[in-house]
Amino acid sequence: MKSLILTLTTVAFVAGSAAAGDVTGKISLKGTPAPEKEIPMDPACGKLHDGKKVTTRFYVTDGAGGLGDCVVYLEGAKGGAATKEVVIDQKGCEYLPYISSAQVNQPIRVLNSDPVLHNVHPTPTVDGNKEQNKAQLPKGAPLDFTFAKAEKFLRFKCDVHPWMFSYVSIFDHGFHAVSAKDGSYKITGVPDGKYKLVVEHRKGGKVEKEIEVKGGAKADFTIEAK
Ligand SMILES: [Cu+2]
Repeated sequence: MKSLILTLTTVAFVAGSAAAGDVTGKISLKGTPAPEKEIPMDPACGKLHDGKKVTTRFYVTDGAGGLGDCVVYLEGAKGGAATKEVVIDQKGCEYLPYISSAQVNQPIRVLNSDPVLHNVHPTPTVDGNKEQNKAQLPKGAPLDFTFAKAEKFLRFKCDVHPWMFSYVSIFDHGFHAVSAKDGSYKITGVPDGKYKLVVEHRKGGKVEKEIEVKGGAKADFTIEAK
């Protein structure tokens, strides 16, 4: 009896790319912002909250010093891959998330999980970004939007519900993130080098730091409540 032995040769390829790493850190809120304002929803939308009061989301925090909804980015960076799409849902007549970030020409997909009609109305202010206004039926098909130019806090609104806003910051590179409720953020795959790292909060303003990435970097920030 003959046995056949197959020898498999594994060839390992070592990528020749330059070192890269994640830029991480935490954003803290200093001071106490003004109390959020109650949103007077109409009956159809109010019903979706079981009578629970809905407020503005100017300062989203974890109650332990962390500040969410900060846009964090490497100013003037080049390259970086976009994720497939950025998804914004409409739920309980609110945009979720309130703050997000995307890359130029990356699809921003808006869903309607509500049993009510919305109308999605991005209102860019930078030349080359197109204003659009599209009705979306209750639980209707998703709508995709793209923008050709970088723009901070590009506003989406709904003309049916005047309290509905969402802000998407568009970058011409892939090195951006939005902080979670606990203030933590992560920008992945940043090539080694020196950068200006910027944190922007829609109400609290902007802070920045020069950083050096060597297989990653860590930088914490504080935003003062206005
Ligand atoms: Cu709406």
